[in-house]
Amino acid sequence: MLPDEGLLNYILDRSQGCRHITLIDPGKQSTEIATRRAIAAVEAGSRMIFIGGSTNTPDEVVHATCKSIQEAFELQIFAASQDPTSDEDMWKIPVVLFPGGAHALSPSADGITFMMLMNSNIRKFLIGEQLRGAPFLKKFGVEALPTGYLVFSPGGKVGEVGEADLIESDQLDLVNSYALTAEMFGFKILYLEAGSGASTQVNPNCIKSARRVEELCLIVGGGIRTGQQAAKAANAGANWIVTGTLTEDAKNLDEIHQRISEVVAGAQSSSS
Ligand code: 1GP
Repeated sequence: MLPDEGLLNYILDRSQGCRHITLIDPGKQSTEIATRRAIAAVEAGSRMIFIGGSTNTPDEVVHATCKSIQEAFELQIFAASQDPTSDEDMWKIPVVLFPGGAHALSPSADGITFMMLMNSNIRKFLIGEQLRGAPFLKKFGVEALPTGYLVFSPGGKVGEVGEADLIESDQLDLVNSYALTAEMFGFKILYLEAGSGASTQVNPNCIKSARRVEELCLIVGGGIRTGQQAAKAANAGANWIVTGTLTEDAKNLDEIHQRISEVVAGAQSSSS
């Protein structure tokens, strides 16, 4: 659901401190379970849902998941509007595509991280997939969020598939140069990625180095599972923290709620 202030303003707003995104890979569970997970995530404090991940999920599955989550949030808004003790705005949570390529699109999404994998060695992820996807996004009216995407070591699947020149934790000047380049290209967002399920999160010094470019909105993800890790990223300057695996491998919705609450608390504990 689109927030009242519009998608990009909502994302760039810093007045709420560091916020949390739950990433749902539509290829990894049924639409119904994905929807229940999205609801649990918002109840636990997530403020955005990303839909994406796997490289081989068909369009129909991505679309069905987006649509079902949007409908569920609409229902929650309706229910809250009937109950004076509930807050309708809590459910105005954007559902944003986080695509692996031009194949994973849906007209039901509020927006898309329109990304350049800046440290990829292949044209496909620098401009090729974007070129294929742009006409569809235009037709669907899905808002493109100009985003630079940087993959750090260990990088996982995305580093491999994207043929990224992985950034190491001591390459601080390089990170700063990428951040400056992102800003000069007009990107509003820079996503610092360690890879899904990574054994180590993006090094806080790298986040600080990107943070020196003050205007960029920094999204940080990969390997974050605890409140402490989230606090580390937030204190280094992350504006948003993404988690995916911790939702996927939770035993049930209660566990999802508890895990996300802890990460949200960690992110929010930051003073920056
Ligand atoms: C992957 O950054 C995200 O693109 C989330 O990573 O699955 O490790 O939480 P995790």
